[in-house]
Amino acid sequence: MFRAFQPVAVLAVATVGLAGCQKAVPSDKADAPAAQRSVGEFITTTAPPFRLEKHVAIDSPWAMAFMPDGRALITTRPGKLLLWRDGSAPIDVVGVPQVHHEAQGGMGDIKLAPDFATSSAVYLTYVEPAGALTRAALAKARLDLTDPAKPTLRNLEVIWRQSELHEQPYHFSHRITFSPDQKFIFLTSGERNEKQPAQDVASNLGKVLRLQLDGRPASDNPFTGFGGDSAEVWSYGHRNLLGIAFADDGRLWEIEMGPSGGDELNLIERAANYGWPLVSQGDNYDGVPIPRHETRPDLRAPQLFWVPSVNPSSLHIYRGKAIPNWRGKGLVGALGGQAVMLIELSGKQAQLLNRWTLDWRVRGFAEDPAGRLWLIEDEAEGGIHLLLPSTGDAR
Ligand SMILES: [Ca+2]
Repeated sequence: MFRAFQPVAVLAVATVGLAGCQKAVPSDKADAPAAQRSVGEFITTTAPPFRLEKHVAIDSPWAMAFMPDGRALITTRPGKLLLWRDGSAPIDVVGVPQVHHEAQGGMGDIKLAPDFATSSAVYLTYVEPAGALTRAALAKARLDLTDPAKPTLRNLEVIWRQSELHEQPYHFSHRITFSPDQKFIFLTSGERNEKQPAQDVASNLGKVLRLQLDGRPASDNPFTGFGGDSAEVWSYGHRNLLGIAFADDGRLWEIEMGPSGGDELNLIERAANYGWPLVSQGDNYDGVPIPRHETRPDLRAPQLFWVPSVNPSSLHIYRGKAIPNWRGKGLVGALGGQAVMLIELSGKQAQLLNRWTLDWRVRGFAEDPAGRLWLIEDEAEGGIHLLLPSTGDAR
């Protein structure tokens, strides 16, 4: 039933052009790739080099961050923050903010602060209610573990919010990662299915944002002074950005859901415009076509794209121990596509190496201090799985 294609090598083709924004905006004029052939139909037919062992059942887990002592913090889309040690039942963390849980909205990402060892600070994203409307928010809080039976968030402070409130519960994105020097937060902010904000650099929707660790904009961001929340913006023209990670060479990669077809893996560069909603490799859900990236060489095309869609949920750079050949490569989880994908990231090029089909929605990945990889199963009866190498044929 599966059709197997050869992995598609991606070649960067130099193009130069001004970013296509309503205002004249700076452009770094860096190399941009031409749109490539889709990798959406490539599915690996050989057995995966791993097996998965479910260690705990959780309702709709979303993100997971391990602490140095081996315990993990786990968010759930319905709005919980859990503290979990393998072999024990998860414990509710108290003091979490009120979360609006509807469709794609709820509790989102969780990350330890770079100085967690001394500050006990954590960052979490979630959907904040405001009357009948909602927006994504980023909060910082101190995790108090004095009473191991009652973990508590203290001094919770909302340090960032989306510029606009909207009603429909889609495209919050709200993934975070830290720069390799640990000085900046890179935060994805989805366009709330409103399309046009993605091309407005005064709005912080449909963007990759670069913030200081206290939530203020980085002082040397490219659009500072264009009004509104432009000071936060690092790149624009994005749709629903559910994965962001720095590769070992310091390059920043991002993965986003396209419309009907056209999920993208993008190499993120300062001030670049990634095209949404002007261009896409997919079309609107009502069938109305969207011009392709090839028609607008001034807009950044994806390094890889998927037609049909796989609904990518996450991007993780593997640094674990179980499968040595994966080190430095990217792992992408798929929700609708129910898969784990392995991607070679080499300079500005990306190549899909494998796509292994599972029988559940993959929300994301986390590595523990021992270098073990865990997968997050996004289902009402989902949970956390440990990845173990298959005996004999690990590659
Ligand atoms: Ca795009």
